[in-house]
Amino acid sequence: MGENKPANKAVLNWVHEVESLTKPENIFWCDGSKEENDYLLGEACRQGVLIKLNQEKRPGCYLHRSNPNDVARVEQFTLICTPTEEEAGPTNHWADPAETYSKLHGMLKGAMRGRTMFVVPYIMGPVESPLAKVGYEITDSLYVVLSMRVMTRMGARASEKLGEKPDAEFNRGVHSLLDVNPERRWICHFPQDNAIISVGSGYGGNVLLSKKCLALRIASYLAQKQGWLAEHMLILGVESPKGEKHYVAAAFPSACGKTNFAMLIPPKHYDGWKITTIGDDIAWMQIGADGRLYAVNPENGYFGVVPGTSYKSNPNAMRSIERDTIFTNVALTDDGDVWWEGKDGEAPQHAIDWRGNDWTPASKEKAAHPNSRFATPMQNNPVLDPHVDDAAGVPISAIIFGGRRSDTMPLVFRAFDWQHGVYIGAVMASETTAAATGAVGKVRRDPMAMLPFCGYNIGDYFRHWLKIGKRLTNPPLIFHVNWFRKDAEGHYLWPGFGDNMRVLKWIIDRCEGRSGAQKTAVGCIPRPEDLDLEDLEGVSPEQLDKLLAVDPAEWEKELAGEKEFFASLAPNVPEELLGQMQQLEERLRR
Ligand code: SAT
Ligand code: MN
Repeated sequence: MGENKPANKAVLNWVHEVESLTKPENIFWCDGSKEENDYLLGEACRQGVLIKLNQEKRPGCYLHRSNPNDVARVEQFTLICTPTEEEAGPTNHWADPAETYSKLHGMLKGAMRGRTMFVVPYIMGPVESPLAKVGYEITDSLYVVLSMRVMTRMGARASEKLGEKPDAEFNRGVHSLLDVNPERRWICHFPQDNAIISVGSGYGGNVLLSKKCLALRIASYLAQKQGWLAEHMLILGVESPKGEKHYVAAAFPSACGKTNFAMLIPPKHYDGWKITTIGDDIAWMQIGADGRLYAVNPENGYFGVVPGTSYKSNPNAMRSIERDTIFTNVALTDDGDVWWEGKDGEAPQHAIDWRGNDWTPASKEKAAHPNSRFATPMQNNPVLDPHVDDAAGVPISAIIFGGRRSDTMPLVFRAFDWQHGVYIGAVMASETTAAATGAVGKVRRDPMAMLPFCGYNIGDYFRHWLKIGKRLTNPPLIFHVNWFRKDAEGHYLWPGFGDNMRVLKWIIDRCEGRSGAQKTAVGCIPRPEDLDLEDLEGVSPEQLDKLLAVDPAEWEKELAGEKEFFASLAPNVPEELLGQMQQLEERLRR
């Protein structure tokens, strides 16, 4: 066990270099087998990295508690190290590559003394997809190794795919926990070298280097060079009772319900309608021979937010996490199960909270951290789409942008065309969540939900989107949604979850040229009669009017916010988008 050395000399040389620097006690070469996983799970429990849950209640499930100082992504310590600051652009934290390598190498010197260094080979994307990428993550964390097996196509097949050619492309990822000190926590990307170094953290998005680091930050850089898109989007399939099938990709910021939307169960009267999941977080998309956009999910699992997940809000996620799941920072019940705020049923009378302290319903602290997570293999999803492993990907009919907005943004609207859609994505905003450290609930611009994940200059990213649009002879329609609009008393106007199907149906019908809408200054908005409202509970006609309204005062403020955002990116914003802004202003003033 632990002897699965790849044949590729470039990989061997690089691992040897990292070994010479970090001085581990031994090297464990992972093969991804079940035997290896069983052995490592046992080791993780023995070392206190994981707690084995009640195997009758939750077979194959484990609990991990991260350091309380280390529970979310850290944007201020996430660096893009390109030769010039201009390449990283105004929305990234930039650092000089040579200086950063030197600083990190200093921290990594002897960092794995007395520890095991794991070498984790993995593939992102369906194995035969032309977009598939091979990566290796070197890590001294068992939690990372075990999570990577869930989240990626991990193991010997990655080394087989890479082959022996010395110039074969692979991502070099190095991760060390060091002493999990927030002052020595850095997540560094070197796009030109296809390399990532992450130190000082043990939290998912900072350390599962396949995910935000490779599949978004590095991949977005590669995608721009190579003419495709790497996006922070879920991908779902919608099939009508007549067997008509569409795929939709949707970009929402972290912790805004991507996983819930991707696994949605339609309301009762949608007999015969089926939603299936391709992915819940990341989409890699390329242009097909027919001029349509085709998407694959590079991942193999879901790293979803736990609190609020229930058989009511997301039954398919609940079924997925019944087995073979690694939970992070949820509460442990006295019978060895897990609990979190928003789970079905009563709160337990006693539990151990995410920090490892006693908890009762009278406690002031939350039992589960608001950003507690599950890592579960996509194969557990009862509504996994049958085409999830297709090398060519699935054709995308619609792209949806959206965020958490208490006001201004209607429930749904459609962009007039691709360029207008790119503008809507570029200026989209959302209230911040617990997925990253810092203030929660503050509205910030988050273009295409990629603000923390675009690995290069955001202006060039917008330009890239515009260019892709010119090459698409059969482009997806672009929409904006907002499930989070509130009334004056602060109550949500829209029930969300399964009822989002009503909006999705309107979107699909637009793609088929069937559903009605009204043209407004901001885009095409359904009138109440254009939406399927059968059996919709708890939304009065007045509430519906508010949900669909374009309020002139709110949009004046919105436009000012969009202008301010573009001004902060000057002079990088493409002319076309400045033109779109001007047209919006004219339409609003008319
Ligand atoms: O922590 S992750 O980046 O993996 C999840 C998220 O914030 O979207
Ligand atoms: Mn995400």
